[in-house]
Amino acid sequence: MSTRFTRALLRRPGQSFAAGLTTSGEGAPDQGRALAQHAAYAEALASLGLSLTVLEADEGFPDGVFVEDTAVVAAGAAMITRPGAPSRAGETAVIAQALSGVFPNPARIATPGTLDGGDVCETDDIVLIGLSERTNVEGARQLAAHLAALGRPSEVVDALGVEGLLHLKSGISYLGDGRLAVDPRVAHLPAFARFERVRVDLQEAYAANCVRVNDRVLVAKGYPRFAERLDRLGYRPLLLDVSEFRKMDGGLSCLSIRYAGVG
Ligand code: CIR
Repeated sequence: MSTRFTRALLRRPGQSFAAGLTTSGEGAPDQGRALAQHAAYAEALASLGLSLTVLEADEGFPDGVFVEDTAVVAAGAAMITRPGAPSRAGETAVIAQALSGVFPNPARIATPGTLDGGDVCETDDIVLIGLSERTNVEGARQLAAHLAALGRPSEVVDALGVEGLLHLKSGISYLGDGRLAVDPRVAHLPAFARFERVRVDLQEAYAANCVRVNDRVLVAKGYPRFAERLDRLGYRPLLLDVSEFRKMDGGLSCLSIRYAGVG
């Protein structure tokens, strides 16, 4: 039984969005379109019953829209990360503040650990923590210790060698029901053997980053085979155009922190 989310935290893309980090080679994002896609994403979450906090952009942090990397909410507790890209280090302060109503005393990744929330995939029985160019062994160890103290098992997954994979969750998503959507390039990793794997075609690999939210799965628009596959499995995919975020190496999951909370 997956967590039912009641809240989400988002941050709007700013004018400086195009100055963020990217390796995609897909050209600069269009600011107007990014704002419209972000608004549609927020609307989709609201339509699923989540109450939203949408922060304004800070032009000093072009990647600030990718809030998922700044905090991990799992096992009913929050941990503020230490993002692996130096340009993103300062993004966490406003996020900790925004979460403080529900999580007044979050844990924090401490130096020399680094960890991006995009490397953390919570499933029903275990939390998968990816090692990547952003998340180091020490960051993963600190998160694992925090989760263990909460009684939540975790497993570290080495995703470092996988070409073109920024974060663990760029290549996998937990669908609930013991199922994992997987980019075929990582499907073989032993940590995933316990799950029923729903393979995404290589040409549609970007869609492996999708988000189960309560009774629906948010899926990037433009990847019809994967959407059909989810439909056949009974997931009722909700398609969202995130083309401008893809240009900046971001996926659907990075645009929000989903959690359950009171108040
Ligand atoms: C970055 O390189 O940090 C951003 N341009 C993209 C971050 C995407 N975040 C994610 O997949 N969780």
